[in-house]
Amino acid sequence: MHIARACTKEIGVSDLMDQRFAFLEKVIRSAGRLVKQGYDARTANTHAMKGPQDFLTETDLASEAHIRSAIAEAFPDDSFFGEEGGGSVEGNVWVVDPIDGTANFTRGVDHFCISIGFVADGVPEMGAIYNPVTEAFYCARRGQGATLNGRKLGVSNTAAFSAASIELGWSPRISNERYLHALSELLRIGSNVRRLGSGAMALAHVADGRSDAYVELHMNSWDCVPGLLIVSEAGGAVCPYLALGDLRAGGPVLAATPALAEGISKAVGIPLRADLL
Ligand code: LIP
Repeated sequence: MHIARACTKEIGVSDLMDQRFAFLEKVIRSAGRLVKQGYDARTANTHAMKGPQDFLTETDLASEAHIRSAIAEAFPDDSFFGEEGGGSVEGNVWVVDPIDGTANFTRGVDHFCISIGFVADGVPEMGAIYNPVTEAFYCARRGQGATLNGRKLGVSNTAAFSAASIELGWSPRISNERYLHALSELLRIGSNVRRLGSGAMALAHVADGRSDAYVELHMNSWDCVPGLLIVSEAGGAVCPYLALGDLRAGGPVLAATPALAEGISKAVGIPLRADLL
């Protein structure tokens, strides 16, 4: 599938983007088959720990290797940056989480997904999130809207914190003190606060209205770049992630239904516009 190199002379940049978008669905679904097989075949204690609360399975590695080699074959000039193997963030880069929510995966909780985005010179162009157990396939392309299994997505219209459900992500990368402060602020403004253990799925749930917002004080780019584009294309307000942080180092994440975004931003201290930095 040597799409890019064979065709670069004959096709323009937007055709190449179309090729990448079609490829994105194919590769995430094929990785999904592999991840589902790994999930069905898993046994207790077959994971390793990369650090505190940071799980790794053979399936994470196999899924990333599969996606990496498919991209290298189809678009050999594109860069690759993955959770397990790292890579380059220069130029046109695919950002890949082979399983987001690995802790859920290891315990038989089917709330996990594969998350893949494509960023062209700093601009997120497309993203997809796929849960191979529920077969929920979310995708978006910049300026063209977002879909869940082909159905157009829109964020919730919740306008009052007294009716809001906000998911707050956690990782040991941030001190418990800062996390607890954000939690207490979200409770203070009146919202219900959840945590389900997959940041990428959490963003997908903002895009489809199951949650009203997602907040995490630090996320890696492979977990959130695809989801932030999906939320934005579904009509949500998102923080300027790549201005607050960068692809390699990550940064804070806020994605919300528009009526609540400003209040959440003030409560947790994550700006919604780069000029407010
Ligand atoms: C983790 C997410 C978790 C989020 C963390 C981390 P992993 O990813 O699932 O919900 O809060 O920032 O990124 O390790 O499962 O790919």
